[in-house]
Amino acid sequence: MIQTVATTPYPDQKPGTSGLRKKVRVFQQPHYAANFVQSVFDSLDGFAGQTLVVGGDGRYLNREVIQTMLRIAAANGFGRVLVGQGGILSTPAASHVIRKSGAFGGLILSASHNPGGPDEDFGIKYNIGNGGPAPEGVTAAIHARTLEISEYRTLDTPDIDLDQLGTQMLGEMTVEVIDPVADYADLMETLFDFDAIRALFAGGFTLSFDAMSAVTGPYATEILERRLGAPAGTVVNGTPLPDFGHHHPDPNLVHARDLYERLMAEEGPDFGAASDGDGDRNLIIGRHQYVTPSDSLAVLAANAHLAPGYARGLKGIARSMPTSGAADRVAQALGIPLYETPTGWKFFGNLLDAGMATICGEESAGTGSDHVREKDGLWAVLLWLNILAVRRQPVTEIMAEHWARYGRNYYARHDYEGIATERADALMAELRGALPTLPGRETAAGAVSTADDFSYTDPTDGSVSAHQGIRIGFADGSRVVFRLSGTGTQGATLRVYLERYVGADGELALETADALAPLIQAADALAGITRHTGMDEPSVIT
Ligand code: VG1
Ligand code: CO
Repeated sequence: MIQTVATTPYPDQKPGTSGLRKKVRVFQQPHYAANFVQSVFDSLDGFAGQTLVVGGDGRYLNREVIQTMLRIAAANGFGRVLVGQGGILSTPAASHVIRKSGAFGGLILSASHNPGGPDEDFGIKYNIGNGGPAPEGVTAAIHARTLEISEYRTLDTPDIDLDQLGTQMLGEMTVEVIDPVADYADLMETLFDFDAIRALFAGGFTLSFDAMSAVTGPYATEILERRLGAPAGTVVNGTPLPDFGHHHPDPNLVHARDLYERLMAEEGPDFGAASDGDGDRNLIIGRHQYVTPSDSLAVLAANAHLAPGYARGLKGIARSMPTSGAADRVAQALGIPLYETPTGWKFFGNLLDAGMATICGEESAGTGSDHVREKDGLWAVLLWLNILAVRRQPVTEIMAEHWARYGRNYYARHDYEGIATERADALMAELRGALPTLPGRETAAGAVSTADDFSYTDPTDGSVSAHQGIRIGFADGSRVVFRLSGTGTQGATLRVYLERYVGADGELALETADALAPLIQAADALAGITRHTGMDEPSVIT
């Protein structure tokens, strides 16, 4: 019954910031997905008879690759697979199911915020038993295995019915098709004061949640409209579509423009939010008030105690290095540690497991806590709602009070997309080479005070991750960070992160673009962005 299929390696299966991400057409090459899945299993030990969790964001190819995964899992000796109905599991829900079921690990099918469809992107990532993305040691082993693979094991069986809840057999392995939403929604009820949020909605508070035709639709509809009583229509674009209805499911001011405009309108809703393809990101916009993800992390950390799940306070806060220092000031005020990690959620897992941090966040619209081991879009929206339900203030006021207390970190990220890889590499190499000469250099933003290439030593296991981004600091505490994206599927993307801190007694109501103008100029002067890329301005500003 078990078949061994001969195959040859693909040289391009190196997992990036979160898993293997490629064009659908690349995944459609013969044995491509099978090679990767077998390489994952070949890199793991001790899963015979154990449980695997499988689900994805519903994008094009989701169902087909799930069938492949199920057969390979059965042929490799997993005892049971839990798969979301219709092949659906948001990334945070998958993390929760892995933890709750005591699974050995999970395979999540998603390319997150990248577009979906036959000409767009697909991805696979492996999560370990703590529910979080595989750490670098594991992804390195998987990559090494993909370069050597010569065969994979599978079954010759008909497809499993992914729409039928309940148990089916695949060879000797049990496949359980589960409700993708219920467990996750129950978990949210344990963390937040649903009565208070229900009362907020009952009092006429209005929310617009844009699921961007991606995976959070069913989760948001169940939680916001059914369990919390928000009016029908609160969730827009709520049905997951294989091509996300041609949306680019990246919740930022460019791709969630409609939402932004609704919130800036005279008679707009009180609160707006959006999530990404796989449901782990969040965009927060109050009426007439955009909240940067870095500020959102800081506000959530400062107010988390207002939600029952965090009433006992936070153990620590962790943020990725390019995320602004706004959360650092909150940690300082709370007297708790602040950890600065490389980009990507995998670095938070150890801190959360060790009980060193409770809340984590990234500038790319990812926030989460120790309730799962992934960032969690709806979780962030619910924590905001819980805070609003208690404080009963508009978002504008909450932000103004926050800045008046902690000062304000003006922040923006400039992405230069689709650069030829050699050009992007040359820019980074030149900048790296110049690091020792930069301190003291005069720029439009003042003199450079520090310049380094971020290296992280994990405080729990001592593992070192080097070359995680170039940081350039200025005398007034401003900062520019340069790194290349690890999630793109075409050419290279340069990310330039700009941050300027203004103290509580300074100018707190500047336009971000004005506040950052000198830094933008300095960034180009230091890195030669236009010279290397030929681009006069970024493709996306968030
Ligand atoms: C981007 C973000 C990073 C995030 C990653 C995965 O990575 O910058 O903060 O963790 O995407 O997010 P990069 O390497 O392109 O900068 V998602 O929503 O894929 O899970
Ligand atoms: Co995502």
